[in-house]
Amino acid sequence: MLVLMRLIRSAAPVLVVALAFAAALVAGGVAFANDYGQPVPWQMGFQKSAAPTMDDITWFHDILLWIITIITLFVLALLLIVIVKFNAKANPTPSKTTHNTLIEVAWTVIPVVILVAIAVPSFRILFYQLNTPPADVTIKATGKQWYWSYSYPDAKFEFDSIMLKDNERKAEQPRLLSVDNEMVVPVNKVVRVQVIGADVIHAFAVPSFGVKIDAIPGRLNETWFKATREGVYYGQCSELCGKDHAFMPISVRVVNEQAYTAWIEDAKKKYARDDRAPATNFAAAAGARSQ
Ligand SMILES: [Cu+2]
Repeated sequence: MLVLMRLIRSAAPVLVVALAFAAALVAGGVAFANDYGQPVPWQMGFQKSAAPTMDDITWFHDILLWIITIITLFVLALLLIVIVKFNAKANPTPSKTTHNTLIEVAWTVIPVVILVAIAVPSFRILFYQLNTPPADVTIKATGKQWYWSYSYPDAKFEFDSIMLKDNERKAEQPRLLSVDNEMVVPVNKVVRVQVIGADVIHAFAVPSFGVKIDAIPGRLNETWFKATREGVYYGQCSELCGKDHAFMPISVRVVNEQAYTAWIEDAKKKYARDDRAPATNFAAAAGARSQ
């Protein structure tokens, strides 16, 4: 009993700090509750979902957290029982039991049942992510050192998307995430993203859409998302790709159908390819030379 009292007394300051920390997290969560598409100070957990895939991922993560917590607490309780009830002082003559068939079957079968129960939704979500439904819009994202290029093959244009420097940014544009030319997509439409690397391996990732796929030179990868909410959603290259890996953000603007059609018409003019233009990078120069 004395030991327990001493333990509680020594743990009190830790408890106070933990409570203050939890309060700060809750306050932070409330203050930034309306932010979508980007990380927020004091964020716990994932960025808010804006696509069905991410809804599934968030649900699966949350349910796994519950399962893990219950198992951990159960094992902790068993350990505490052993420490308290079966230490040398409390239990001087230990039992000689070595086997118990029922308990051995139980501790084999129950974990198997738990794992199978986890595997079922896990595979369902995996197949959902990997099967691209019939797409309304196709965009090809090319990872380059160190920026992304987006090509809209149906509208026949392509453009580069370069990170904005601090002196180029407007106040509301987040630092290290905003770009000069955003990828624009319509809301509630299936967007197929074909992803490739032009030089080294990059990775195309937008957390709010539950999308992350490698951009590999010589291999066309494919993923998809359906944004269910208008707004700007940010992601970053997620494969170490060189010195400016941290400075090639992905910025996706989700707009309504009319705004999207208008943007496509504008973009066709703005990004019209002029094959006579001087090459601006090595890849383009090499391409021009081989023609
Ligand atoms: Cu990269």
